[in-house]
Amino acid sequence: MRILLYNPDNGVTRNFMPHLWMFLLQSLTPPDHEVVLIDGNAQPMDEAGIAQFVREQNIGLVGIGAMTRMIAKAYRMADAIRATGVPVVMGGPHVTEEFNEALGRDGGPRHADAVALGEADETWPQIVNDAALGQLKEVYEPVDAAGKEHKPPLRPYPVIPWDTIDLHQFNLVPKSVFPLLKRVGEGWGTFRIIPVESGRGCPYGCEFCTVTGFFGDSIRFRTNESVVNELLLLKARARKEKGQIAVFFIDDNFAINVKRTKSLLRDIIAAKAQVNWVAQISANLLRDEELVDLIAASGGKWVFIGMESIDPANLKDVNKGFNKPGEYATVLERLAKRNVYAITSFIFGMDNDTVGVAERTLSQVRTWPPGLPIFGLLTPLPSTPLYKRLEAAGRLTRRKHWQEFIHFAMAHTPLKMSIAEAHAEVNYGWANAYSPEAVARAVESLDDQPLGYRVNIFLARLCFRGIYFPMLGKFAWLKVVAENRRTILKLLREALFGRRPSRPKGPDERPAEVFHPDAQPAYEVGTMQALSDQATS
Ligand code: B12
Ligand code: SF4
Repeated sequence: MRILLYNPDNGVTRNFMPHLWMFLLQSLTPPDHEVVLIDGNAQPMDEAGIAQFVREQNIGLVGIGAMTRMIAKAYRMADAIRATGVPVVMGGPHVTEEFNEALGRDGGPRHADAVALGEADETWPQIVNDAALGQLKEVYEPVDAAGKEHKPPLRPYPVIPWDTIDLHQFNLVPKSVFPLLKRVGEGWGTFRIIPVESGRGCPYGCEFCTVTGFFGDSIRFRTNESVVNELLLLKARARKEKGQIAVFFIDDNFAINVKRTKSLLRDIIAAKAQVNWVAQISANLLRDEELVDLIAASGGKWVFIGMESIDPANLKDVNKGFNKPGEYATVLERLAKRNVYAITSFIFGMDNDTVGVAERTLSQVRTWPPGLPIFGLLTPLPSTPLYKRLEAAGRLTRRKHWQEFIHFAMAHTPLKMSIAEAHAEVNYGWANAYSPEAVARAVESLDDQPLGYRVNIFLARLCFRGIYFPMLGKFAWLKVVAENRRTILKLLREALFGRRPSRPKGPDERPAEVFHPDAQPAYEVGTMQALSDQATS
């Protein structure tokens, strides 16, 4: 049987990285079936397109996975596929919580023939076998013989054949600029960010988060050896292709067990398996100097930190009181000292937020070492404690907000400002941190560095913006290109005609040492430089 695994885009924004679940389930598929992957972020498709694909490619089963914000598109695509007579099984965090919706048991239309609840590592082979026999059940649940929920131990962990998998659709370098970027540094004909997990689960239970409910508070880790071997495979592929690869350790809290993380990082270093990597680690776990030393030595370049708010009252409200805003600066400086920088994530629209929260947050961000700040709105995802609290208090304004995905739109009213004011705050945050001027200055601050480093920071900034802002359609991309045309032309000129001898800079012209929205200092870019340095080493 030919199986299609499909992850939709949300029709508005774009993820820069393929989704791990597809590769994982592909590796766990019984050997007598063939699996085709389509990630809508890389290959946008509409309903007619997917129906045609399924017919022409003789697909016998389609698996669709989606986050809540992609679910409306996922359902539309599922409907189109089912209309061709091909069965659809859906899985992932949203349908796990809302399986009655997917199966049409809540009075709405049915979108899926079957749903896989929770982690599907062990149920997927069964689903495939049942589908091949035409005997799909409606619900697959990972339970043991006694009917008790069973979490995959991740030992053993399947080998994902990164050396042979077709990764064509996941190259972040647009075809049109291949020839140009091949001339840069060691070659940037390909650049891929690959998701790797080293463990699952987080016990912290932040109120807005799906993870503790979905993966459970029992933390499970792969063996160090299995993670190291996966990195070695990826590294070999990048070397063979003369391209670049970076890894995103998608664990929710990569250092949740500091002792284990240190041991993994030591093994990575010992095996020379370093690639440039990004991981999510909560600020409280970054107090450990030795851990931060090992992060830097093992290839860590960026750490994603869910700071959420600079207001302790907000943090307490969402059960994230373990975040201490007073120590954010120290943590970031500890990282920056080792050339590791942070993607600092903030949520606006919390109950203690008032108008001006974005500027108050930015004014702190400006005093910190540089990084990539990101901004979102507090969103009640299905079945989270936040959803339940707001529902019980009658505060939800759009109970099933996912059925009509609206980009950057709240589904409840915060206590101390209006929804419109919260929207304005999030826009202010992005506009100030990612304006074409801010991007240009980030690139300019690298004037002393080779072109590759500047291309690198430029692309990182655009990709980042693209995860959260509309950049899927050609028009949206053209708009971004037009806005950043001066920077693009400057980079192109240098790629084609070489570098103009630069006159020595006066002290006033040097990039600022302190981050503010309109000035990106050189040492931020040093990180990106290191990112490109090590990718194929
Ligand atoms: C990596 C990641 C991202 C990446 C992008 C996704 C990617 N390309 O991988 C980035 C950083 C860009 C990102 C962004 C966001 N993310 Co995110 N992300 C994750 C993260 C940390 C890991 C995902 C992962 O690979 N997990 C490991 C795999 C193995 O697990 P899995 O995907 O759940 O798959 C298993 C099962 O669900 C099931 N399954 C999944 N799909 C399917 C399909 C079929 C057919 C079957 C049978 C089974 C099945 O089988 C798999 C194996 O067991 C998760 C948290 C987590 N630990 O999962 C959050 C998570 C998915 N993200 C989440 C959110 C909310 C977001 C943002 C909206 C955050 C924000 N406020 O800005 C943005 C949205 C971006 C966008 N443009 O849409 C939520 C989603 C909750 C929900 N109900 O939708 C999660 C769960 C985290 C959370 N805090 O709750 N994210
Ligand atoms: S620390 Fe991160 S992964 Fe863990 S519950 Fe909180 S937000 Fe979720």
